[in-house]
Amino acid sequence: MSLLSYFKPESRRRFLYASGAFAVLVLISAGIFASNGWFPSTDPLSGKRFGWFGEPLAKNAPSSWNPIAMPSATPTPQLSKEYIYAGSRLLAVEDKNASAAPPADLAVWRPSNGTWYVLGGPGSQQTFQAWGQNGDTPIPGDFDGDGKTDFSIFRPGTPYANWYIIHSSTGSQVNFQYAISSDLPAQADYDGDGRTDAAVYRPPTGGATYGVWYIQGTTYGYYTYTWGEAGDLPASADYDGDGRADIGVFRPSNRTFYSIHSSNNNIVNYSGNIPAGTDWQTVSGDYDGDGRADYAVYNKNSATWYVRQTSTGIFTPFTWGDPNTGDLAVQNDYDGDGKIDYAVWSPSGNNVGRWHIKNSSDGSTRNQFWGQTADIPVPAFYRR
Ligand SMILES: [Ca+2]
Ligand SMILES: [Ca+2]
Ligand SMILES: [Ca+2]
Ligand SMILES: [Ca+2]
Repeated sequence: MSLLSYFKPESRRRFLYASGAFAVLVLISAGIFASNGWFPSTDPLSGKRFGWFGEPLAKNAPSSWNPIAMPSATPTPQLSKEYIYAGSRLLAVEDKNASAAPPADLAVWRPSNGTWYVLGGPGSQQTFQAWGQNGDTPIPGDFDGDGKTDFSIFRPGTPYANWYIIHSSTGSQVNFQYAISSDLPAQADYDGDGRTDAAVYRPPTGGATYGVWYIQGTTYGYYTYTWGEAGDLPASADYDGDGRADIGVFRPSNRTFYSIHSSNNNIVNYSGNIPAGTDWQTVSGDYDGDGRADYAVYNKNSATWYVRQTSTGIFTPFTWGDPNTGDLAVQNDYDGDGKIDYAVWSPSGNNVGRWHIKNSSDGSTRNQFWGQTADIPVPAFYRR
């Protein structure tokens, strides 16, 4: 005996009409959603994912079948340390419960002999390490997650580039092939497990409009993400402060930052107050110490920094460095107060090899010579 037979004939008819009308409404709604691309979907070509109403999702985003709720972020693992990034580089690691982060090490990598020279200081002894050769790109990162930056280089090659890393925890030498020579290294901890992930940004190739990110997450595994245009500079950093680096780029053509917040997949862009120019260096990092990276670029031709602190919300110009000697930005936390310090390194002129640092803790200036012409500054938290 079916449920309907319990109803009187008239009630049964009304029930059937109402059910039919509802079914038609659902079908029409589904048609509207489908034709507008409002259903969650994955583009079969680019692999790009979209949530409800066509909202782009990060590749690693959980699927969201509740149109009301925002896509919930993957729970951030509880870390025993706090990791601080500028651009795609690990800047510092704060031990949990420690009163302050030890200062970052002044360091250079010398292409002519492939040697790393770490100055040392409080909590870190002077260290020299031969690792790499001329033509390599140094890519400092904490690949084994012990809180110390590993000596690591990216070597162009055919058909694939090579990554060479010495894990500081064991001293073991690691080599793997990943990406191609023309890719821009963008190593950072995208999945927030405390270990730097091998990653690159590939500018658009073969007439494509968009670039592609290739990320080998130590926890999330391998994934790609279509994001960025020709001329964009990678600027990954943890902008939303959830412990995971957010994919980001700076676009020199319109002086705008574009990024995807890993906590909620929100896509944001910021611009303003930044004049046209060339030779930009992305220098995002946490300048105001609120735990969220601040969008920032530096122009060596004017020695001007444009930092959008999360506390002010606008790009504020600040001159630090000598434009005549083409000083390079080497922002980092040198005084260990948890805030990025404005800092430059001089590659030429009378002051070649000079580190010129403005300590954020008290505004004082530190000048120190370390390195020589043709060196590449690689300040980081080596902590040897
Ligand atoms: Ca990782
Ligand atoms: Ca993040
Ligand atoms: Ca900040
Ligand atoms: Ca500082």
